[in-house]
Amino acid sequence: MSAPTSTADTALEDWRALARKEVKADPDSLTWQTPEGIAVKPLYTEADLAGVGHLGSLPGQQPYLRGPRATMYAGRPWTIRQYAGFSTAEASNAFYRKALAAGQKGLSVAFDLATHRGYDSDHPRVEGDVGKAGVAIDSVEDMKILFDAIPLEEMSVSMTMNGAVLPVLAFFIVAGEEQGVSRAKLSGTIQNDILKEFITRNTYIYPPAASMRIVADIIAYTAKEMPRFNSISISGYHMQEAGATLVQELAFTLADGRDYVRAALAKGLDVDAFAGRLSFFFAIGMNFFMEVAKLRAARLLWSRIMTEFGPKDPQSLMLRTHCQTSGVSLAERDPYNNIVRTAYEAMAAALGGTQSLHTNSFDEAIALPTEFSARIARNTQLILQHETGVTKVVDPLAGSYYLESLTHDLATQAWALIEEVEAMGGMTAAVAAGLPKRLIEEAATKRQAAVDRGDEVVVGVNRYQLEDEPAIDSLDIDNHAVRAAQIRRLADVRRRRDPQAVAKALAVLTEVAGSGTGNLLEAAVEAARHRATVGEISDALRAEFGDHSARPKVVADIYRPAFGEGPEVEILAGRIAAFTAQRGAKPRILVAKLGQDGHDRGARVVASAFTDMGFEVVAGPLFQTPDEAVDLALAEKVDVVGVSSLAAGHKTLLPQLIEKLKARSRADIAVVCGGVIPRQDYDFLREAGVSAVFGPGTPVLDAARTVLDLLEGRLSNELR
Ligand code: MLC
Ligand code: 5AD
Repeated sequence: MSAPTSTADTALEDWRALARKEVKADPDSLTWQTPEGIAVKPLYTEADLAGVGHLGSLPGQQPYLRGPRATMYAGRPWTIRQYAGFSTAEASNAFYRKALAAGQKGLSVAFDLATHRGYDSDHPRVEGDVGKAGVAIDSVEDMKILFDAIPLEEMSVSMTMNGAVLPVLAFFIVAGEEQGVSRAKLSGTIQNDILKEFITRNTYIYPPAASMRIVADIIAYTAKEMPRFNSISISGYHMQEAGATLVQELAFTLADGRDYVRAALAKGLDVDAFAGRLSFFFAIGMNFFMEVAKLRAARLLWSRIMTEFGPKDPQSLMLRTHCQTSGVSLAERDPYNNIVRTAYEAMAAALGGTQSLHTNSFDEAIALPTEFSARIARNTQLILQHETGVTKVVDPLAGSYYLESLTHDLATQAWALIEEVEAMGGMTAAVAAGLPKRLIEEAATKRQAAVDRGDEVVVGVNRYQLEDEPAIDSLDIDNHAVRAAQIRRLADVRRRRDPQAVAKALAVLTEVAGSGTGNLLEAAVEAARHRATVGEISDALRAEFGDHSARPKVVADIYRPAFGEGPEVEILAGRIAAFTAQRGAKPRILVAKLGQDGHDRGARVVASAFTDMGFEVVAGPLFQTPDEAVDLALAEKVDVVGVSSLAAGHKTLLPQLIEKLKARSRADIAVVCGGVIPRQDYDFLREAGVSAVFGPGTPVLDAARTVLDLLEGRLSNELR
């Protein structure tokens, strides 16, 4: 090592000596390798700022690292915008009004999965989904009820919609019109981010090229007609939820943004006509300082990307973002811990300078929020804004050696990944090549192994567990009732409208889709005015664009190497090998996703880990009906069907699956399920014939062991 050259260096050497004495090891052994591959040292000093180029910047000025506004929360706090929606439009409207009276500032609509995927509530494919994970919206009539007595010229409304984005945005525009608010006055955001749907969230409908046209048409329409409306919410949230590292989340999100800009420019738009209304959306997980750094790095890199397009309006360089605290960081076990987790995450979002925030409810891993859990989640933000003083100073962590150094490291690593994507021809090409999906699945599987091993501590889950846990109250939606109500209203809408006008508007829509000229949103608005439904509008586009379908590949050799050697793995793998030898074939499992539930992190990780342990895994496609899953199970001759359910369809879809197996005399095929399943439902599922239920947080090895136990029981019966 070279000789110390300054007093600072000498002092640092002294610190190293002290540190060595304290820990009886080299202080470098305290360095933490984050999942991003960033080395976090135990001490940061001024010396760490040497290579950091961004230090002198100010908020409200390029490159906006310290915030898009000069005064940030000192001038106006972030928007408390809780994502919510369930059951019918009436029920959700009542929920919104109460939330607004209790201090919420902006609205954010969660739609049910039937709506997301462009099906009317009476469609046979969506029997288990109507009103479950969000509110059911079939037509303008539902949208009007959703915003009844909520003045749309004052309230900004975010709508999380990507697949059926055209009918839903069209319904919103027409609901505004009929409330007396012209579209020019509507404020809010439409998610409209299809690339990340292909990567992780999976509520796509049409193939990629057609989907990108839809995005661009919406940007073009809103740029011209809706100056207060954010045309897109470019989202990394779902990538982190799916297991992405923060570098992946950052890089892929900004790279998505770059592709959207290109798609809009290709429509002939001027960059300044739309860039100021692009918005972003990130997740905030438990890696506190890294999350603060991520938001700062995001603003830095976006201004760099946008500079390439030569905008004249500084607004075009600004990254404005919504954030949501992390769902995957929350646990079903000891659920009140989730309140604490969410509060820390919310603080990180605030210190990172978000414009708008959703804080999750503590019952997240079990069901949709109840009024009680939603109140605590909202109050978490109100307390932060009113009691902690965090809003008084702009970017208060600026100048911290650690944070500035992290901001720089994250930006550098994310930029390298952005360049890698660029070298592939941009994000649309990278998505088609499967790069982001594969990298994210690998990261997710590694993280699962770390949690299963206990290397990554989750309090109450893999350490400090409670012996007995009382079940907490959770929201249960009677989707048979919601569906019946929606079907009645649909019939009513169809009876009152002018069928010829509807047919004509839908034909125009199909034509605009086919010809490649004209604006799809404009045509959808016309159809919406005539009371065409979400399913009809989506079908009019399907007629031209077709449906997108994807059959997932399983990533192998990630879980087991990440888990490492150990008796737990060896014993289980040995048992599976013995089973295989005795029967002459590997145990075969179909990992199935039923209904419109596209959340597949769990299914993907299970498929990958089970493969590594010695199972033959058939990864079922998304969106199967119980009938289709049974067909696949029989064709693939599986021993067991494992259903992953995250969108509350389990009480409808699992009993159907089991009945269909029985009907085909294959009750010998065991059915197990896992995912977001409240304990209150375990008995119901067992009575319906489910052999084992794996609640949230079940270590994958435990699940594998149970499945094997089941099969061994069957195998020895057969041999007797
Ligand atoms: C802000 N303003 C200020 C100011 N700060 N004015 C003066 N001084 C200050 N310090 C102004 C802004 O310019 C703006 O006006 C207005 O106040 C509102 O501020 P904002 O910062 O734009 O906030 P907001 O309206 O809340 O918009 C935030 C956003 C937007 C840009 C990020 O896109 C948004 O709300 N996104 C939410 C997305 C969301 O909720 N998604 C949920 C996903 S859930 P003006 O006139 O300039 O507009 C999900 C889960 C799932 O996806 O998978 O299902
Ligand atoms: N209401 C409230 N929050 C919801 N989330 C999803 N659907 C709803 C809903 N209907 C939240 C959860 C989930 C994330 C994707 O969004 O926190 O993890």
